[in-house]
Amino acid sequence: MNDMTPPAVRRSVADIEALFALPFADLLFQAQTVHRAHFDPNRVQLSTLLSIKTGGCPEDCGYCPQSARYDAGVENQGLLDLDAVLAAARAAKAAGAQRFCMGAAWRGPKQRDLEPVLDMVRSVRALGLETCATLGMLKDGQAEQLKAAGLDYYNHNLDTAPEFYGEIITTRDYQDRLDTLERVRHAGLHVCCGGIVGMGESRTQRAGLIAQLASLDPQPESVPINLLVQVEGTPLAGTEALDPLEFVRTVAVARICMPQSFVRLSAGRQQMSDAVQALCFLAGANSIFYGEKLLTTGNPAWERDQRLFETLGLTPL
Ligand code: SAM
Ligand code: DTB
Ligand code: SF4
Repeated sequence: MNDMTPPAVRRSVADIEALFALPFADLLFQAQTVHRAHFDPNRVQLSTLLSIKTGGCPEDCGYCPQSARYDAGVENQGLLDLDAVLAAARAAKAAGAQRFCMGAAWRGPKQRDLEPVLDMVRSVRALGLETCATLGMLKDGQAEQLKAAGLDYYNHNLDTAPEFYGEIITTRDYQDRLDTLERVRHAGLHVCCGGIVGMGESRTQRAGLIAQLASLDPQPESVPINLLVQVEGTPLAGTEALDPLEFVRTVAVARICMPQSFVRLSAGRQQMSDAVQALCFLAGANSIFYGEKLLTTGNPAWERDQRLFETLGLTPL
């Protein structure tokens, strides 16, 4: 975005709920129209994830298999070494990924944690990949260090609407998340910020999440919309599944409210049919997580996505 970019329209939760309530075809038409005004509708951005530090997290996010508080079968592992990260980054690049996103199961990085991550960022960038990291909450100065190492994007999600948030996480509050996002923006990093649906929230709360994301100023460059991956042992396992068409509606509403953002069809694709994914692309999704694993759970194999792209006539950015 540059100085010529017009400010995005700010919408109330009620206005966003009215978008959700449109007839499906009207909603998709509106989303597709907005999408075509800002993007080539047949191109998709590809990000590959790697968990560089898995499990043992002190936080209590009710959806997350990496919290030490739940028994979801995820072992607490140390930080990966640089060679392992570089091997995964090279494989991602060879498969056609454009961005490599490194995730750590931390509340936030300590300075001694950050140093090796800065090396990873520098080395991954030297391969010619865009870099992204998601390390939890950042303290003053940490976003600047990441930026100086060559980090392009920082992912930090709002996860859900403020009104539902307390049912999902108690160890950090909404304002902590907004503060980290502010530090990221202030350091000149691109912001990747989205949320999760299918956690038992109401439609009003889905609208509330999108209202919050769309009110960030400037809006995030990248907006991951995750469908809850239910992992046995986490408190949210057994939640009633979200209707897939309601997921498609959520993507369409995100596209309309954040016209210039990359909207990423994120976690939950492995459980989704090709037809539902095709509707998500029609609704304005133009990015995916690409590669057989998310952080600890599965994602479609490279080949399945390549076939889907061929079927739909989509090409990587
Ligand atoms: N630990 C850091 C943090 O939470 O700030 C970074 C990694 S964390 C795993 C990144 C994001 O993954 C979470 O904010 C959440 O939106 C998403 N996530 C985690 N578990 C998920 C699940 N089971 N289903 C869908 N999304 C999930
Ligand atoms: C995001 O919004 N989704 C990704 C990424 N940012 C870090 C993570 C999804 C995690 C799904 C559960 C898992 O694999 O552990
Ligand atoms: Fe920890 Fe992040 Fe999982 Fe929350 S989402 S438990 S902070 S790894």
